[in-house]
Amino acid sequence: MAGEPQDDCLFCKIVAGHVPATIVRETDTTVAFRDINPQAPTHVLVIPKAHYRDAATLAAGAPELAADVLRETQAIADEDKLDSYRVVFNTGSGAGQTVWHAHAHVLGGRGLQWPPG
Ligand code: IU
Repeated sequence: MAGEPQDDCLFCKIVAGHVPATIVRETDTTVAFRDINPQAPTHVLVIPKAHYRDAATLAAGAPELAADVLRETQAIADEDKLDSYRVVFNTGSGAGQTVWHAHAHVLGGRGLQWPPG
């Protein structure tokens, strides 16, 4: 069910502390940790602690929580002193989503091309 922890979800396991991650920020509702396969000098994932399978489900089911995630992306940019950065929610396999727990990628610290691949 949306919002409930899922036994087979890697990011739920990170939230529970059962899988290690380099956590850089945590709030009552969110966790931010370094991506294990960084694509930029700053590559942090911000996730809601509650389980939503993707950004669309999160936005529809818990808009306040979606706002918490967005606020935290800004906090990461501030902490890493990024003037320019990109926030990405890959949504759906065709867009490259591989982990089915909503997450924002915060990418910065190098020039970023547009359009993305
Ligand atoms: P995606 O948008 O679903 O493709 O992003 C998933 C990200 O999760 C991807 O960048 C992975 O490198 C990252 N990740 C991670 O940080 N830790 C893990 O244990 C696993 C994936 I599996």
